[in-house]
Amino acid sequence: YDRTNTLSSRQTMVHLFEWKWTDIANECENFLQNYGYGAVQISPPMEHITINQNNDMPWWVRYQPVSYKLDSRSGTEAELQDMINRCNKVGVRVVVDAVMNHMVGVGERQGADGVGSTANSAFDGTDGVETFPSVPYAAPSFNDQRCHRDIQDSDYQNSAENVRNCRLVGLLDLDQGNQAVRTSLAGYLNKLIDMGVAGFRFDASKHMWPGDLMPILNMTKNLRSDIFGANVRPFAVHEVIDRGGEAVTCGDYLNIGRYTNFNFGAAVSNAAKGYANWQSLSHLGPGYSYGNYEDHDVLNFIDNHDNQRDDNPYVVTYKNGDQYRMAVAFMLAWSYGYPRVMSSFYFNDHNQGPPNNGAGSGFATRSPTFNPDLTCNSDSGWVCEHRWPTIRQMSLFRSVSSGRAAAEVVTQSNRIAFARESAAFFALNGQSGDWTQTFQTTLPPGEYCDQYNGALDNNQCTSLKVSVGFDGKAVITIKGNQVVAVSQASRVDGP
Ligand code: LM2
Ligand code: CA
Repeated sequence: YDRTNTLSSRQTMVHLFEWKWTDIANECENFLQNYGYGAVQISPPMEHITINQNNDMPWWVRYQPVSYKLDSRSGTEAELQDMINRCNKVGVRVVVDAVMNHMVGVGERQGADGVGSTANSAFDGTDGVETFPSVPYAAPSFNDQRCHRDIQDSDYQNSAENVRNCRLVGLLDLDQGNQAVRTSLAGYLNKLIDMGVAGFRFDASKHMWPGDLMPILNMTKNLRSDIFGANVRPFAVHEVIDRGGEAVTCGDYLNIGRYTNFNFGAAVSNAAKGYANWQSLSHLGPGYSYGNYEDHDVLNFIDNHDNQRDDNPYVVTYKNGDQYRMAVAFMLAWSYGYPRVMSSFYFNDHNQGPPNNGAGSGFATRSPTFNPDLTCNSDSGWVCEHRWPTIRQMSLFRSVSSGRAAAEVVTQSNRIAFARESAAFFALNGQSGDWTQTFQTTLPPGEYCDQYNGALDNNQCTSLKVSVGFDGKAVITIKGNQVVAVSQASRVDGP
């Protein structure tokens, strides 16, 4: 389940958090396919609750399932199918955020206090009632027998049982050991597989037993052979937040797909913020600090939709500007794991919903609009980190580096440079003064455009040009707190 199922020339996943299906379809065709993006992680597509909270609808309603009907704030089933078709047609795969741990918060009930559901399915999450007829689930589908309370802070250190069987922030906890529940969940996944998705990001896997997830995954079909070829299993990445010191570990999930490696983003963010030395990241990979397993085990990212909302994020986010740019660039250059780029909307309050047209429209999500330089117009409310010039160029860099080991690693205090064998070269200078040196780039002789502050455009460099000699060497100056990145994708007179 760890194979990414992306095209080999497309290596980066982007999380288009809270985007509408119609907008994602356009994005695959107009942008993602041209910038090396291999897959898009979408927000949960199943039916969810609707609420009005302070004249807004928070983003997190997407994590309170009501049924597996494919009607959500992002659009209808027909729109979802059209998006999957159009993205696959241009070689961009769809990864679905699957919420299998729970249903709505205890006490939520259709019709009570302005609470509704996106496909108008009835449901009653009253404690002990717990009915979701559109699935159907009823009280025995849930874990109340094993644990009838919320997970407490101390459980995280002491009790894997409680972390997996009790309620996560009051959300009604499904019993994935129950055969009927397994059948419903696998049915949901299989429906999406039939529609043409490439795999799943499993929400809250930390709160489900690996011994239950494995049989559910084994109940899934092979992916569509007309899109993926014969006998291809779905991609799976399990959301397991494990930064050490807890009863549940990411190591528990190694045989059932990848896990979300929160330790990677923490390490790179620390360097970007100046709390750690960039030099130390030359060992970032299997065995580097706690929780970094093999290349094929990890999905790496700098920030995600949860930790970017922390009061004091331990990772850098779009709000950190240049530090963020540097962190994401390093992730995409470095040869470890399957990288995922976060794409956000601007927010001040952590509950704030995506850009929308207000209560009168049922808080209908607005579409992004674009500037001539291809970035998103900030007036539309969307950050679109994946369209930032540096990040989109580094996604191209990643694509041509696929399968190439890091080589010719050079480090100095707070500086790191490396090649991706014959494909690319990256140098990061975390000091304030210039760094001038002759580097072995491993690239074929020629001229290459910097992709960090510029690009190859009309066969010319918009910023720095690097000349590589017949010996693969180049003299390069990297200014203080800057990066130079070149690759086969930025070669002047390239193929
Ligand atoms: C996740 N991964 O394991 C998601 O990445 C994360 O975004 C989800 O939490 C969480 N697990 C459950 O799917 C979010 C959000 C919570 C929110 C839940 C459910 O961070 O704040 O909880 O979704 O919508 C909300 C309220 C909370 C309330 C709960 C139940 O914020 O105060 O708890 O609903 O009614 C009483
Ligand atoms: Ca659970």
